[in-house]
Amino acid sequence: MIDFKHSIFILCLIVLSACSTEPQQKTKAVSKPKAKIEIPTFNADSAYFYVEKQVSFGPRVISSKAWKNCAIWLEKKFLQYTPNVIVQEAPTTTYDGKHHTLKNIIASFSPKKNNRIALFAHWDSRHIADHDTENQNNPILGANDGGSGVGVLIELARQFSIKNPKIGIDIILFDAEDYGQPENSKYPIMQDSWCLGSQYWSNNPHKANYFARYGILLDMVGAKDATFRHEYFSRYFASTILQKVWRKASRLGFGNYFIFENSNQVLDDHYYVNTLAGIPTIDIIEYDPATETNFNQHWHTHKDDMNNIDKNTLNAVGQTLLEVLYTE
Ligand code: AHN
Ligand code: ZN
Repeated sequence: MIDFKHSIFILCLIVLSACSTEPQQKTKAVSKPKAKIEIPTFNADSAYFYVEKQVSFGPRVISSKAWKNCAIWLEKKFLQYTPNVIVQEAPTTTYDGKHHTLKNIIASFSPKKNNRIALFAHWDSRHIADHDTENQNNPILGANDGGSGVGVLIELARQFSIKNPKIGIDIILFDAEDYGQPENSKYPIMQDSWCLGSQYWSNNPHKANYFARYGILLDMVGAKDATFRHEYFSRYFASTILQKVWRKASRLGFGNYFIFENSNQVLDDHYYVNTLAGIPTIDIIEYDPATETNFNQHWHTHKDDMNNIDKNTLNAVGQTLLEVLYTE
């Protein structure tokens, strides 16, 4: 005989057993549509080699022989990975009154997709070493300042050619970022003397009605133990992108590089992309709390050569970007 107490007990058992199977069903149901996305592995040796190659041309100062040869190499390099390469040329005048034709070098992946992300770096190097104690009037190699961001982006281009991300991507290498007027300049003060290539592109994108959901600028992303913070303009214009990138980096174990702390404004290419082109864009740029400028210790000196480049830093930035881009 099953009395009332027993029947309650049995009822509880049935309910409990039903409950215990439920979470399994739930996790199955939730995990099914989330097919695991394979994120490619960034090759830091390859990125390092691309930095070395740029530096081997010498200082990439606008109109110089090294600059011309490097532009040819960059265009050819991108053409290995996509047929959609544009070299955007435009007349420009620098603070010293010289006239030049700048070249922005642009590689597009899946150019017909409307869901796009833009990646930026500058490919020129500074014409003077105004923060050095010697040979201040000579141009610098800019392995970190210029070369590192470009090296990472070329490696990403190689990755995109192997496995196409779901979204469209444009890699845009700006010219004449670093021809800014130095503090001790004998010339009359010129407004907006830095970032000439990005100013031009932001006012004249390479395609009519160009649109990107957001942008990521890389600047000085190659030095040993570099740290990156939440730079003011990035925070002001694109705080959700900052959070997205810094969180991905932390989850990958790169929390030593990507620090959740605010830092002061840097007038860099992203400022013009944000204010002129209206694309919310962050700047991943080294912040060194130990220097007076808060830039890399070899910033705008002749020591910004290959000794200033560390593969681990290139890897932290490159792998983080792959994670961001392949989960979009
Ligand atoms: C200024 O010093 C005004 N801007 C820093 C941007 C920069 C120079 N990035 C690399 N070189
Ligand atoms: Zn610079």
